[in-house]
Amino acid sequence: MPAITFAPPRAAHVLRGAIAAAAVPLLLTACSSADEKDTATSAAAVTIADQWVKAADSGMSAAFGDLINSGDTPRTVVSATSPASDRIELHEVVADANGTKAMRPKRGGFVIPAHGRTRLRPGGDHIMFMDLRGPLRTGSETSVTLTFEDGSTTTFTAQVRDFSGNQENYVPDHADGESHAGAQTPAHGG
Ligand SMILES: [Cu+2]
Repeated sequence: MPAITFAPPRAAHVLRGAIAAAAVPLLLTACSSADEKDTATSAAAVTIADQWVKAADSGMSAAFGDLINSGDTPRTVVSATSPASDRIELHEVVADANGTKAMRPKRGGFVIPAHGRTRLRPGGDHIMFMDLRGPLRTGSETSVTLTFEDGSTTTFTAQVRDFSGNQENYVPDHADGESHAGAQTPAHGG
């Protein structure tokens, strides 16, 4: 277990980091990790990689990618917004008693372990666009803003890609079944 240490003013951290970077890379690693634990927001500790959004003409879509936590403490994405959709939910995919996979809001959001990554993939956790404002066309881009448990936010740009697999059903028990009926038919007609 790391000892509780006194946290000097930020300027001292920066200076210490610069010296370590010039001299001993290994020291920098240890130093910046300790700093992060004390001072960094979740938005500063977490980056996203390989992000993309599923192309769709209307209705629902989803964003995927890898959330990477470079810090010493777990971080949690609690909500998301995008100009592409009026409503966005953080979803997981679970199998029901019959083994049928369905998606539903993930309670507590997406947790990213310390020095770990959380993968958002078709068939797994994803950022669900519940109601597109307009078509998301292949090759275009849209932005997504994530809000973390500490209130910090980070915005990333994701490219829209064609993807026709994993049309999960929506769990009717967890939401208004009527408005999500479209999830049960493939969004891509051809
Ligand atoms: Cu979903």
